Amino acid sequence: MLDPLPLHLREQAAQRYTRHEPVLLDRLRRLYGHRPDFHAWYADLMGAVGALHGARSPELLAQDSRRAADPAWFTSEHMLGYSAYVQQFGGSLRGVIGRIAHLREMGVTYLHLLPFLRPRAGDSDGGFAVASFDEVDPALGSAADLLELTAALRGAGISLCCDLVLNHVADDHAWALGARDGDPALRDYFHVFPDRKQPDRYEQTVGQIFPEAAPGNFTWVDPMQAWVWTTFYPFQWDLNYANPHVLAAMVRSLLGLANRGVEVFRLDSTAFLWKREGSDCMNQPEAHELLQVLRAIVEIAAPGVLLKAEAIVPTRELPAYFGDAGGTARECHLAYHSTLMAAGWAALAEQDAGLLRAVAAATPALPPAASWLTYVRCHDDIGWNVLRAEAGSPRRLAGIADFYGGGDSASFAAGVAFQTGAGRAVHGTNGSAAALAGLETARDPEQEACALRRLMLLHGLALAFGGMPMLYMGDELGMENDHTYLDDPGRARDTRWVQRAPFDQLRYVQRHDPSTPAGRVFGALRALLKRRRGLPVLAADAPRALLETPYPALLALARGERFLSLSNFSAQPLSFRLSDIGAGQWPGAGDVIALAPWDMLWLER
Ligand code: OTU
Repeated sequence: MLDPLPLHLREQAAQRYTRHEPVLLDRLRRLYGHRPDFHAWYADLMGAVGALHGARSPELLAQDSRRAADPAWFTSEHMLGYSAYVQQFGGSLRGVIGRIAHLREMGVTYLHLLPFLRPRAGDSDGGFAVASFDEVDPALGSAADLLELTAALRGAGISLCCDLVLNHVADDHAWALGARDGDPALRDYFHVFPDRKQPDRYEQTVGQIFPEAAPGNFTWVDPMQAWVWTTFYPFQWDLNYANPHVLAAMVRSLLGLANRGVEVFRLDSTAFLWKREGSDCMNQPEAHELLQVLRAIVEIAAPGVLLKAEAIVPTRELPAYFGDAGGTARECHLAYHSTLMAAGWAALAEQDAGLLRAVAAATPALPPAASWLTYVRCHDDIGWNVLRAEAGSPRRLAGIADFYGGGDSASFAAGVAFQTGAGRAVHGTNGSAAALAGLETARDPEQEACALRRLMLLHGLALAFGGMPMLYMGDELGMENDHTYLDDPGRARDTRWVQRAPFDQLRYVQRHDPSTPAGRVFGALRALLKRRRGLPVLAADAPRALLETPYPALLALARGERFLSLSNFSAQPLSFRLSDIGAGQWPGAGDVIALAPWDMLWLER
């Protein structure tokens, strides 16, 4: 299978194949073994994997070897992620090259660029409706520009992460067009129903992601005279992974992009890959088997590449995205800790770290060479429902959603509700980190100082919790909400655009000027980032413990024996004795600690 390679590399890959084949073949047999064409299909797939491995550049092969020898490379305290839309950050892929200096100034080692492959014509859900996985969006650049960008980033020590939207394609992707034209093989790439019988049964147990903007999970496609499964927008057609050709096509696209220098794949909407009647069609065992297959293939053909799970699901469902509990079948290297993110904001709203404590308690230690992705904000809403188990009652979450989304006049937050619907159901909240933390509404220096401390409290949590922290573009400069999306009919119904503003060049220029809000945010964050880099105990895999504290608003997070973070999630000053929380002695700190409202203190020894 690996003929085009020099002998030593062929041997390395052959050894990796021997190691990973048992899981690979077992999972594929479970998924597709009943099909008469299974063996021919498998041979074909492995032929393609071998050829794509053979086409990897010498530089990428060398990187693969280095990382295979040091598989925990991405768990270091030096790792820092940054996420941005190409258009908003640099205007184009080449424009992003011009922003590398900014990334380096913060110590970024990992850049997630939101979808830059050819999107659907017209509205494309910010590129999450992909028309071709093998072409770059012509509005953002060319295939050659992508190669240039990945080379420039690699040279700067930054890994490029791109979205691989596994769950669906755009309704103008060649597969959807073919299915629409009546090609039976392509029709089988999708979940297609001639009438409402099955869709109605599924709707009884399946939830809704965009209940306002895109109600229901099925869309009538007239030329097909059928209902097509569309979990997200009607123009995003869910793929049918019971068809092995869908998986094989995705494997080819993944390895093809990896050969162009993409080092990390953000596997979008992983929870939704398999449908099962009577269930919520999320987190199904087969979805995990599919991820185990992808992992085994990456281990064989491109072991320098990482997989990141985007599964916005309850805490108890998250660990499975790293692999099975026995550790025999690995899945993703990284997974968004979305409940930790939501619980941090909840703690600010409630002035009580209870939900955070519950999430932390439900977060197990990870297998070796795995890491959470910790973050304050991203391009999506903060979805409150993932906290249902920890919160106990929907009313509690409704209170938090109101606090951020405008229903609470006493709130400092300037957020916008997301998909709450007429029944005022709890869903999500949008807004830039600065707007949600109250920087936008601050009317005097004291209020602004409080907002800045709230921001640093959340950044501090992402930096100290144990994981790879990721910044969302603009948060480093305290960028505010952008309401111009309301003028665009394609975007007006989707309030997530409020946090997707173009990079603010003026704030960037002001970043070292402490007399400006941008300068104050950037200065405080940069100091925190620098401190983290000097603390090996903040690597993703170092042990974590929460200490009991006398105040509900006080979070005491220990990492190993040598680091303690104390966070005051309330508007009240707090004072307490380190000896009372069993924290022992710390150089430079007396026994009595006083924290200003919303303040955080990092102790080291
Ligand atoms: C993901 O999102 C992307 O991050 C969104 O930007 C896309 O719109 C979506 O997929 C479709 O491609 O549920 O786990 O609640 O958190 O849509 C996948 C809004 C998802 C997002 C949700 C999310």
